[in-house]
Amino acid sequence: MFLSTMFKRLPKKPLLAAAALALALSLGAGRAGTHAAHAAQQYAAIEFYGIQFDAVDDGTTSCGPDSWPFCPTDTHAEVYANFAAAGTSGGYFARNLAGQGSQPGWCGSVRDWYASTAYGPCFKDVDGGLPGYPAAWTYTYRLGDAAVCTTPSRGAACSGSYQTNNNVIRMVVKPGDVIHVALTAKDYDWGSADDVLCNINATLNPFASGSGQYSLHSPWNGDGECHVLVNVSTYYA
Ligand SMILES: [Ca+2]
Ligand SMILES: [Ca+2]
Repeated sequence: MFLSTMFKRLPKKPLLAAAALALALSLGAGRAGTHAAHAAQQYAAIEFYGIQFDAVDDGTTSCGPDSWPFCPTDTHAEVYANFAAAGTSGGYFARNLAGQGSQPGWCGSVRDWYASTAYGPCFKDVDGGLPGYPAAWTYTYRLGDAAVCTTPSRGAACSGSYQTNNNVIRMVVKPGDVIHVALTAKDYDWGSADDVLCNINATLNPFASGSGQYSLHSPWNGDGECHVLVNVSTYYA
């Protein structure tokens, strides 16, 4: 009887111990989970939302007998661009729009901003109005709709494929960090050096200014003028 009881009870002790250990692990895991939630990493999302080419001067269109001697300004450009964001805590991420200074011969005249990602390396046709017009009147070329590639640094060779919705840069931040953003858009010219249409360098401070949209202005330089719309927000993950 005694031996029988012992044999019956012996297995129970390890089970109880195992149950106690499981409970301890469960509580420990719970505490670890809570701790992890408190230590959640903070990020900034920097969306290069779009470019407004407020004015483009790509020379004069051919002067026909109807327009002479007033040769209209060609407000139509063949654009490529690059942009990047860098944060105080060390993050740096860059993107290219179209080939940087050259495009493959097969692009031909397919330069639609909204062309499929297969046309990622091809220049993009844009139109800009005349200098001084209100930005609100200007069409916004949305960078999420165009195929852009990831690149190690602005204007360098692509390190990833051209993709749409590739216009949001996310990076780790700490409270008080500032974020430097830069964008350059150029007009390709066949017979002369390419022209800068848009050149943005700005420091954003989402912790002082809060989340929202920044409209960054690149003033008229003789070839172009633009506003670049950048949405910035911070979040925990
Ligand atoms: Ca030009
Ligand atoms: Ca041109």
